[in-house]
Amino acid sequence: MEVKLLGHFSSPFVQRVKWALKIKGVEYDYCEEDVVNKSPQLLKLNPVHNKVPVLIHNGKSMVESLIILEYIDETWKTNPPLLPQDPYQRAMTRFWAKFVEEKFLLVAWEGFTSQGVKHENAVKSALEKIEGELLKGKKKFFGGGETIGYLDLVLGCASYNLPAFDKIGPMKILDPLRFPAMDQWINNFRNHPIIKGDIQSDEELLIFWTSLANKITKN
Ligand SMILES: N[C@@H](CCC(=O)N[C@@H](CS)C(=O)NCC(=O)O)C(=O)O
Repeated sequence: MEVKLLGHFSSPFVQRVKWALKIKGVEYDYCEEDVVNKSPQLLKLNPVHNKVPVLIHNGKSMVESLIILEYIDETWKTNPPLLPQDPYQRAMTRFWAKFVEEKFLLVAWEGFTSQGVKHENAVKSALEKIEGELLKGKKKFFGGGETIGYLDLVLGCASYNLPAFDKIGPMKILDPLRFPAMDQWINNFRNHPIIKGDIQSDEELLIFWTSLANKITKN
């Protein structure tokens, strides 16, 4: 097959690439990697970071999920596009994707894995800004109307990991009263036909993240 994806089942970065390929209707071979004992294939194809996801298309490989999403959008121009067509809107979408990645998802992950509450305010203040963007657009998805776009895919893992983190970890981030637009977006995203049935169940996620949190606190 001309498209191959190296991934790991728990990786939010891999998951967003899988969703993008699904939206575009691209068939691909999937190879589950061991992210602890890394295969020669992974080390060869991502010699800089040694991480998944790696996308291979026509024998050429690329890494970094946000870059892979853009490559997918530019290569398979079937509708719907992931990024807006207007250059200014595209720039704004990239800005928010970077914000979501660096100030929200990464800090939420650090808060969860450090088992400390000190990240909670930072995560909530980032979420306040994301909430503002959702309210501004007054649309179901950042992609516009019923369409999942680039920013939805970047934020996507929050729709299933954050509820689990809130149950297991020391932070309580999601709050339908304070963040009603985010609450609605999570609901919309998880119930979108592309996404529904393609994420682990809440029970599986709770078991997985609880066992990881236990391992981290024992070390
Ligand atoms: N910025 C990267 C992050 C990729 C990443 O952190 N992948 C993790 C899996 S979730 C990994 O391969 N970890 C192995 C390691 O850190 O050695 C992206 O967006 O693709």
